[in-house]
Amino acid sequence: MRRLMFEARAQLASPVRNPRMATVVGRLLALAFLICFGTGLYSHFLQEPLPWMRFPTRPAGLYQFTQGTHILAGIACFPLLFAKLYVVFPQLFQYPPVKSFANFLERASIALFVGASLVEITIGLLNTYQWYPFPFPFRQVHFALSFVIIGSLLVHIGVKLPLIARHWRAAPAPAPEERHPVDTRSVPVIAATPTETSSDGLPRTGGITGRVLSYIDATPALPARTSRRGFLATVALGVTAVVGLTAGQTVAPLDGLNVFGPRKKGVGQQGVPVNRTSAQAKVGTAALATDWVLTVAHGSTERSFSRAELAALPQTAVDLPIACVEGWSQMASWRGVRLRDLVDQVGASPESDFRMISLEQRGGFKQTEMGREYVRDPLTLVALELNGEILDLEHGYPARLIAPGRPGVLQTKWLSRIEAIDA
Ligand SMILES: Nc1nc2c(c(=O)[nH]1)N[C@H]1C(S)=C(S)[C@@H](COP(=O)(O)O)O[C@H]1N2
Ligand SMILES: [Mo]
Repeated sequence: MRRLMFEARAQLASPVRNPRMATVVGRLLALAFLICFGTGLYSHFLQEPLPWMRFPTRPAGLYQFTQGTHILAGIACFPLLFAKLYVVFPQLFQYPPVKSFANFLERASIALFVGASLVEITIGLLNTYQWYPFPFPFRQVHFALSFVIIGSLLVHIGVKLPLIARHWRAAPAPAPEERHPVDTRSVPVIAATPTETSSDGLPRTGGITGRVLSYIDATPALPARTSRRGFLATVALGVTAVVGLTAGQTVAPLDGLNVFGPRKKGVGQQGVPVNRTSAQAKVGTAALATDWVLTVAHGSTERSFSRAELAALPQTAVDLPIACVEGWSQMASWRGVRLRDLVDQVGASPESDFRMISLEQRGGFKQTEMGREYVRDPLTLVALELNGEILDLEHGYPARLIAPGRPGVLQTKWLSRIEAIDA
């Protein structure tokens, strides 16, 4: 068995399969995962804030940036993870399978990390296409797995720290014990030298130690270096391709290169993509009813506004993006009533947080909550117009919310009622 495994590793030996390459690709992968984790937590808490949490409302495109980065870093993980798996693949054929407790921890954490990462980036990618062919809820599982990934990653880095430290910088000639177990192609040339000499120049102990003078490469050095460069170039090309050909769904100047992005800028009613249609939300009839009113409530004080009454109030124009959690975003011009002016009409205090209730009867976003920092922001509108026209039914007619720095899921369409929480 030992022999078989050794031969498998010898067969798989390649100049790119060494600890230095594992470190180079590994730290890029770790960086991508940390970016995903940080931006993911930010998105999570925007949607499910802890009671004491307050968020910056500026820059207005903050969420567009953090979530765009989340999706692009996640997409970059595909080529990076495959590259890393390719580099360390021969390690699968270690014999005995577990050498020590530390080795067991290491291997278990890697198994967990690889499994969780593959599921995480796959369901994340499917979510950007709004395709859910799996029998569990996306958000909860994506969130929970991120902790499994970061945890197992920390264990992995902890166990490998000495190796990572040694290979952080490229070394011209690694010491023999640092060489990859399957990298059998270089043979050290050992010089015999006396360990100690006495004043008369003769060896005192008579012992000798081996000093590595150089390495003889069984394969010429140049092709090895070329294939390492080729490998890195392939990985870089892979990352550039998947990221570059998707980024246009959120980075406007790259719009023309948007091949893989599920959403295209400017495609949709009034030049803005639509995420949930009025038919999906089953709001068509209620939204077009002539007796529609928007009710604003603070405690027992309530006021209802018809669309004409809202349109008669002072109007504000703002440019704000819709920035979807799925990674697409689109800048747009909105016009409507400042939310703070509306809630002030029912005696809201600057400390009041509000609940936004849609005409929608079912669906995860039929109602959302908005912290006071967004309620008071002068850019936050109950929008009646989009890009110079009356808001399309698909974009939330008769009235929808638009606020700076928030995820698209919280930009409630087809508003019906706005009420103070705990008033
Ligand atoms: N009532 C309601 N509002 C909603 C949604 C919804 O499902 N129901 N989807 C949200 C999501 S996920 C996004 S990204 C934005 C998209 O707005 P748009 O369709 O006008 O571009 O609307 C948000 N508002
Ligand atoms: Mo969204």
